[in-house]
Amino acid sequence: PETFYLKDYTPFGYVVERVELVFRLSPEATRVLSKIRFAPNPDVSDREFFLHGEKLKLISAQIDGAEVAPNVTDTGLSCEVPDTPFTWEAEVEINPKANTALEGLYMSNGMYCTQCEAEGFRKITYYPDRPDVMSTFNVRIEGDEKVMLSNGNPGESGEGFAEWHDPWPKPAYLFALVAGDLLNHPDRFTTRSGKDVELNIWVRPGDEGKCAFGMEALKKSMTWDEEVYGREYDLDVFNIVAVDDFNMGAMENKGLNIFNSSCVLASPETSTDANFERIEAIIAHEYFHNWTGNRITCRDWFQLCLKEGLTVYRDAQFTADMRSAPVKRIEDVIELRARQFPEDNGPLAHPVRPEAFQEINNFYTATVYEKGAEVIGMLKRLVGDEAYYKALDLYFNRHDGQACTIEDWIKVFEDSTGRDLAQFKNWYSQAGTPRLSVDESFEDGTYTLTFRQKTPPTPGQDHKDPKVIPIAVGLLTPTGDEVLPTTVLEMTEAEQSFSFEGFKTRPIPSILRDFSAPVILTRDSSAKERAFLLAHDTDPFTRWEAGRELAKASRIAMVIDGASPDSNYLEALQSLVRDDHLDPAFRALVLAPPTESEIAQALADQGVTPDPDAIHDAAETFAQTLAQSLSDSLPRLFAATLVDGAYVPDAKGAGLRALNGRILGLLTRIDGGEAATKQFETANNMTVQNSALACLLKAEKGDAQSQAFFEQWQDDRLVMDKWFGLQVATARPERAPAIAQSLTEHPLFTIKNPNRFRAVMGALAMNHAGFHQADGSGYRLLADQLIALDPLNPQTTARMCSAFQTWKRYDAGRQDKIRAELKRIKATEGLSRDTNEMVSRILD
Ligand code: B3K
Ligand code: ZN
Repeated sequence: PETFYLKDYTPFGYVVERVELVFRLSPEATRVLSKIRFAPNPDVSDREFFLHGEKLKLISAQIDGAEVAPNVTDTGLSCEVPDTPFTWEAEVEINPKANTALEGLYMSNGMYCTQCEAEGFRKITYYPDRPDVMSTFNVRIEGDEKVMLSNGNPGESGEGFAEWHDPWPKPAYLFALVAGDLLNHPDRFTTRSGKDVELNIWVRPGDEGKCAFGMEALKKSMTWDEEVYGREYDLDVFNIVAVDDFNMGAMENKGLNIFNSSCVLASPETSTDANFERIEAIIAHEYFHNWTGNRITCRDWFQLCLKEGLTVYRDAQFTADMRSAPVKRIEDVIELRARQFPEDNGPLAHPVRPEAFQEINNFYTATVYEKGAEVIGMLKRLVGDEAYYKALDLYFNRHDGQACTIEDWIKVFEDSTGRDLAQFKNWYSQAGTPRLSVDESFEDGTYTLTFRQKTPPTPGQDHKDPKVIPIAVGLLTPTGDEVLPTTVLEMTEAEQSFSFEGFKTRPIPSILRDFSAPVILTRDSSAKERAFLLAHDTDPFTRWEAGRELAKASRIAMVIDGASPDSNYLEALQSLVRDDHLDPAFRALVLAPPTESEIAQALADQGVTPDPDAIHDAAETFAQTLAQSLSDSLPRLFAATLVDGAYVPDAKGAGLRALNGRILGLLTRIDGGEAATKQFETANNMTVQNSALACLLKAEKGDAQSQAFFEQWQDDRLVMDKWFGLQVATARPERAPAIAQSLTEHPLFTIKNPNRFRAVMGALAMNHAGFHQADGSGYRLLADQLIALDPLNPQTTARMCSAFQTWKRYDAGRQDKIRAELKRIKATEGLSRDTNEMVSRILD
């Protein structure tokens, strides 16, 4: 397969001045008529007229009205064209119903919908399908569907047709079309300059009761972007559509966002607090793309983090403002460590701005998104808030309507702050998680911190330069007073010291506050000091982190030396959990144990081969010991987490219910499932129903409740995804592969729906000890399923391959088994480019 390189970028030889499309809808034979005005691009001397096109049946092609016979291949067509502006017209036929890849125009439950990012528009018609080619679009949809939508503002419509005009030039990846039997949840929004905007959430009949929360989230996002970034909406309508079959979360098509129904539909009875928070964040994310992505887009797909890193950063700011900033920060760090760190430390490691790809869909990664957002957070911390917003204003003013690069982005900060950011760019070009170690000394009242940074080699990048690392630190006295409030140290060298003067006693450092850089910090410190920080640190992140470090150290000692759970840590947890003055959400986060995969990585980093079963046993022992040590207070603590009255999906209620779930997990270990059974029976919202069922399943006492849950919810697709996932997630390791296997044979399982597939297979991959069963049954099942899915849906298959990315951590026996499965996948005849690239990189 061909590899594409960042260094090979050249602009397209033609400018697109106007696009007119007509769709004649038919499930198996949709006709797409295109009329495109091209002009030679004066900046390009060597012009080649090549239009992308895949899986298209070309019916006819004309230039300026005269039939032409282009040279057509599997990937597109080329043609002789005039040296002057000309009009290209083509008619193609496509088959939406046969499109199981869910890219291009496809059907989901009888409804037409599209997904074009990154390169799906070429499956709709012949076009220069690259983000730096921008044009206005006029679209006419012909068909007998009740609702027919496209981008931009509505034009004429009538019996059997609807027209749409998008006045804002856009790349083809932002094109969208939806048609079907849909109902809308309408609302309106007035922008701060007084523009009246019609808002709609479009759903299948039956789902209209699940739109209100998403609509509120949309309006909050619109207000927030005006207030914080000064950005207003720019069309007369904003449409959101919920689709059941969707490869990812959602898509920011101009004026017509398309959402995986799991990321927009919400009701208290069917959605958990985590669902509500995620829905609010994704609605915001897609809306924010209107400026960071749509008005200013990417020159090429190597620049993906330009829109994704920035938009993730913006949606995180939004969530922090709407809910709790410390809770959001801790949740994001947990996520980053669970998803991005393993990527950055394994065979799939790539820079935030990759330099080569075979299939761009494989680069919508935690590194591009989440590390991309961390990089922006560091930039903001280095230049300060005021300079950050000033730079953003310059970015919007200077680049509106353009397709940009990371160089443009950095230049905006350089020009507006006068700083030289050359070294900072290493964050975009060099992969791998920096290891930061620190030593301290105290002499004559001067306290000195000496940091060392080192980034391990990653595939194709042996040498790493020092990065600019903003290290936020604070200093505390042994009685818990803050003697140095949070200060950002700017580390630029491989080794660097920072001194603080005028102390009578040796201060206690709180380092990497608010997780000010995406690094792995190692510091030898005593359990006593960590317990002190867990009790007294004034920064919520480092306070939580101290607990996490204690948890990890204790868990590792249990696995390596057969130690008992650390009593200092147990005591610290007991007093925290009983401290009613502390935010329940924070207490829930402190009670959340490190994941087993995280412990496996920590062991591997120390040169110890992780044993998934031993790690699992240690986790169980620890939880059991904690439950027993708290046994007297658990019923009282549990009662204090019960929320009376109607369910409200806000941060306060969610925090209390998160703590409820944690305490119930402990209580179920000692009360035989009594409290969980009662909670299941009386639940008036999905959050507590779900957590009760999870506790009972984990205790293997949930068969009746699982059956009742199934009967109650079998007609609700999204709740059934939970039912499928929970059984695998809570399974004892030795049973997990067999349970997952039997669920793939359940009548409601379908490999064609990505949500359902991920519910089962994603849960298996997340059940660490279950997936890594020594007999290889977990690996085999996943490989079987990936081989079955690949011909239908390469994107989802390829994405799920990352479950194998950590394989080199494990023992030779497991490695052999994983290697064999990866090779079996790779040897599959007709394997997609997507999956082939992933498997090859993982094997390398
Ligand atoms: N931009 C889309 C992701 C498209 C993924 C293509 N494989 C959603 C988002 O990041 O908002
Ligand atoms: Zn995005």
